[in-house]
Amino acid sequence: MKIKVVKLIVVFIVVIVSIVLIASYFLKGSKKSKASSETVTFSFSPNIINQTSGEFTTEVKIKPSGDMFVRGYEFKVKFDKDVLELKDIQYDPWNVTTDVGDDNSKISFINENNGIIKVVGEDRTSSGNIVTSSEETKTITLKFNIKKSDRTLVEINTDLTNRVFKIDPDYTLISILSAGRADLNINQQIPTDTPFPTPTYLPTPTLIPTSSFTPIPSPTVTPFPTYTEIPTLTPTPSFTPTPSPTTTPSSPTTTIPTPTISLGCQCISDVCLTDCLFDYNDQVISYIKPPKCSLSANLFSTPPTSEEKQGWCKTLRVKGDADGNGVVDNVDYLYYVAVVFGGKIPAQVNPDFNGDGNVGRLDLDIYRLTMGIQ
Ligand SMILES: [Ca+2]
Ligand SMILES: [Ca+2]
Repeated sequence: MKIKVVKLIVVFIVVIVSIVLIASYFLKGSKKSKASSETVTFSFSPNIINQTSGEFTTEVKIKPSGDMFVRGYEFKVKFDKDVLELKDIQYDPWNVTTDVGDDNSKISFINENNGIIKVVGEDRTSSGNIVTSSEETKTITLKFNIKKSDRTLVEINTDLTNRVFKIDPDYTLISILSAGRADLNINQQIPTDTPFPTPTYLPTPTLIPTSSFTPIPSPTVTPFPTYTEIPTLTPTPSFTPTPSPTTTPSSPTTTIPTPTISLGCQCISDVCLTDCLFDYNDQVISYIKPPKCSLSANLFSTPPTSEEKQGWCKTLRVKGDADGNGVVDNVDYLYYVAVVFGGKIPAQVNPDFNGDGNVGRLDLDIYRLTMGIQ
């Protein structure tokens, strides 16, 4: 009982810290977070192409405001699929994050559907890859074929999911946001002055909850976790974020909500009972009904007890509420990211939103749908 109280206090502190970080973001009116004023600049190299046919290659490079060890990165590249055809994606010397980032197996889909490349790459060492502020570092190389001689842009917009993940000496992951958009100008297409719509994506506090990580003994290289999630790629329907300003920030005075608990709901044989009251987004995404409560003990800082597994079977959790506090917010996303990047999470937390027993891309889809992120 005493241990449980201590754990609840830790979770309470994590949530409060996250709320304060989010609040400070809005109060300051800045994209820079309290925990880190660092940013990363994305750029294309070359960033000008003057040819009306044939193929060309360009590299996407990053340059942070300060030297750092980078464990991974994610960003989206958009191009006009009527003018250009994507031919090749190379993450060398990085690695694509399996089943999350787009690689050459997704090229046909990208060219035929939306012209959006979701880039998610990683360094598979425990220490990360050193990236300095004095020079640009390559992330990926893209090859395109020019289908039409029109002027056009290949672009990385100001979406707040464009970022790198810095890893600190204590193995804490910190999200470093993009400093701004980047363009590759094809045949003198002039970027318009029209600002990109403000994405509905809430700013991510840069601090991964410290309590969620168990430091990895150095210098042992820890292999990156392999996804066992079903590798079916759900297409991202649209690149253009929905114009805000409907998003309202959390008030700094917000108190921790009391989750609605389904009385009598239990986890039996690693499956929630059928009479548990769950909130599904099932018009768009199919869920296992009832969901499993069977995540691997390796994901947690301490193996979940049967009582903690009972706690996973609560209302709302299947819509993206990883910590079960009744609200879906950035803290839940941080727990998802922590699992994806090999960190440990508290035993009360369950980011398996679709209830298939694994944590992966399908769970992220549910979170993004709940948050209204396209
Ligand atoms: Ca939550
Ligand atoms: Ca899952």
